[in-house]
Amino acid sequence: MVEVNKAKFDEDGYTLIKNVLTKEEVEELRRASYKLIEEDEKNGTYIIHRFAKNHIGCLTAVPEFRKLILDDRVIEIATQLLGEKPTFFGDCIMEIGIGNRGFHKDTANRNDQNHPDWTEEYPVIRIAFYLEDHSEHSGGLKVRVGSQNTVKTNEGKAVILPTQAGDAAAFCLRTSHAGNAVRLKFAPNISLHNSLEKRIPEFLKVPEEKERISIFLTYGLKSGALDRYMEYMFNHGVYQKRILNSSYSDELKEEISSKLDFIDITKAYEEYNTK
Ligand SMILES: O=C(O)CCC(=O)C(=O)O
Repeated sequence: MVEVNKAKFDEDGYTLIKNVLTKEEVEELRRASYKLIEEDEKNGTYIIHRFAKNHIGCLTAVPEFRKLILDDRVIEIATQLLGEKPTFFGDCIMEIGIGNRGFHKDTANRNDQNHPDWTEEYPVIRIAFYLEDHSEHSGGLKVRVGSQNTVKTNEGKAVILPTQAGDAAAFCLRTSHAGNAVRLKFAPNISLHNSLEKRIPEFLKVPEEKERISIFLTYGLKSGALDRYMEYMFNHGVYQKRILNSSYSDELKEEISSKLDFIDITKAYEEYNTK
């Protein structure tokens, strides 16, 4: 049974859950990630995201990732944070390498405080797994504490989450967050501005422990927020590619639906385009 502090999550906009996966499970996912990207290189099913390779297509097609998405511990975290059986709608990402930096939101609307994304409940969360240490190394996730209620991305104390391989970091899509944190050798816990992070010379940085592999799984509750987020996906070039490179056999749909509420995003996208 995983311990999740929902009250703290609601207050801070994020939470770190320790030791969700075992060492062996982390290693299995690392191997599966390299294998998947190797196949992607042959098939062209990836995008380059700054210096990272980012798989295009729903990860449920790959057994090791399907196992993670449908894992009881992961579903338990999502259920506790959302308060009900989570909906999975195919938004899941695996990336190898250093991606973008800079605080941002993941919501459909990111700048209008009066928009329903900011005035209504927002039951859509991401659960992130970093398959290496970031408690003492660069490359991890930064969040701004309590930033889930403002469109501003410069409000709230910036902290670098001390994730270790096997931990899960969960955040509301409204929470300001940034990837690829740079830890300074002489002040490893100070969060630097993104423009500065890019200019820090290598000798001043704490290096990464090993090549960064990150996995982001999105779960939500059926809501206006989720509808708007899916509409945002339908109109976003990269998400369009992801959707078009996803497919759900009847067997897969059944397997996902045995654990989660499921929206087949490929169908929803088709319907959206024929409206
Ligand atoms: O790359 C990361 O660590 C953060 C990912 C991110 O910014 C996102 O999921 O929107």
